[in-house]
Amino acid sequence: RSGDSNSSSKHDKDKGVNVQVILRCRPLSADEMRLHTPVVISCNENRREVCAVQNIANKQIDRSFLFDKVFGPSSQQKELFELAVSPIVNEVLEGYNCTIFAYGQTGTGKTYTMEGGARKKNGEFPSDAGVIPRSVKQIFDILEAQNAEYSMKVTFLELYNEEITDLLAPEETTKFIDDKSKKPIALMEDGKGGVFVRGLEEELVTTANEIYKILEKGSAKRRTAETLLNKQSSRSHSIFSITIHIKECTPEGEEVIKCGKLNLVDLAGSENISRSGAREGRAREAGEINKSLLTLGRVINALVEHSGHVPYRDSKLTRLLRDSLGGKTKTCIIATISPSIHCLEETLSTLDYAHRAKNIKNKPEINQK
Ligand code: ADP
Ligand code: ZZD
Repeated sequence: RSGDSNSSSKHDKDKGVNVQVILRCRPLSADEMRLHTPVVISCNENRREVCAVQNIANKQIDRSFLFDKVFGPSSQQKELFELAVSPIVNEVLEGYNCTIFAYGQTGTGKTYTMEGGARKKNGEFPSDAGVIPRSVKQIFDILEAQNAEYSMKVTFLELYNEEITDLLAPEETTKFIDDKSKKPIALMEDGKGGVFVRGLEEELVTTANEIYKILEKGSAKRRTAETLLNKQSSRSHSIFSITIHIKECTPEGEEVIKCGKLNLVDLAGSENISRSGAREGRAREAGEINKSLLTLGRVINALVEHSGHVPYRDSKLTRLLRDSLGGKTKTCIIATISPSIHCLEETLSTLDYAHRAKNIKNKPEINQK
């Protein structure tokens, strides 16, 4: 290869592409403003830098972190989508698998970022809509503009305490929680190094509105299950996935099918996971250890330290998202933080975690038949 300048980009790609890490800081809430809560975070979007001010033994210590993109407290949903997510959606339509994770302490804006404000009664698109509804809209806008021949299916699941709930399964199959006739959901190896969820409902969709209705149904089901089973929503993960098959003709008149998949993941609150791994003491006694979140951290560590064994198999989340962590999927992590002094310890933990994840390399490949 040496001497061939054209091969350099291919060569770079062989080494992999890094997971993109985006940092978003929410504004102070009205209550925090009223209480004059001190702000300890400053964001420099142009320099893609976040600074945290820490007071240790009366000495002011600043810590700064660089990310692929930084969105400060006044960033709008539209802006984050256009700058960070829209290019990823385009790649899905080119046939890549892509995953977007939201990671952060409870109350920092994971759900705001991924889902955003509720759907309007008048059918208007909400200006505070998050990544999920905006991605759906862009996918259909592009496919319709291209007059493309395509098929699309979606899945929506929740992972709580290592149990998968199908948020799209018809109501009667989950009404009686202990009913033995309930459709069993199981994670199965596909024999090619991947996994699939057996028994998971896949809905074929043809319009954006259909997906919005499905999201509505799934959200309602998630809330019912939460109340019924006394779940704490901050401890559950949700994964919404869209798979698109697009028929295309090459300039030579050959027909090809491109297949892209977009996984949108709202992770459980990161507050029960310390920088070293499990939080000891109170949280552990209360059974608050989130096996999937813990394993995610360990997988990230193993990948960035190249320490040989990567413990994907130790949790359902990492089994499900294995290809997004060191595999063929393009991955983006949106880490969310609060600017408040009261969150500083967790914020530093999130900044460290997210910064470390920048070192994960994936080897994205287009799926084409
Ligand atoms: P999480 O999902 O991480 O627990 P939420 O998404 O529920 O956090 O956000 C907590 C609160 O902060 C919500 O009331 C939400 O509307 C608000 N919020 C979060 N991020 C932002 C933001 N970037 N701009 C404005 N409000 C935000
Ligand atoms: N965060 C809002 C849901 C809430 O908690 O009510 S916004 C978007 C992604 C995943 C699930 C739900 C949604 C959401 C929605 C609102 C109302 C009813 C169902 C779903 C939404 C927002 C805009 C367009 C489509 C869906």
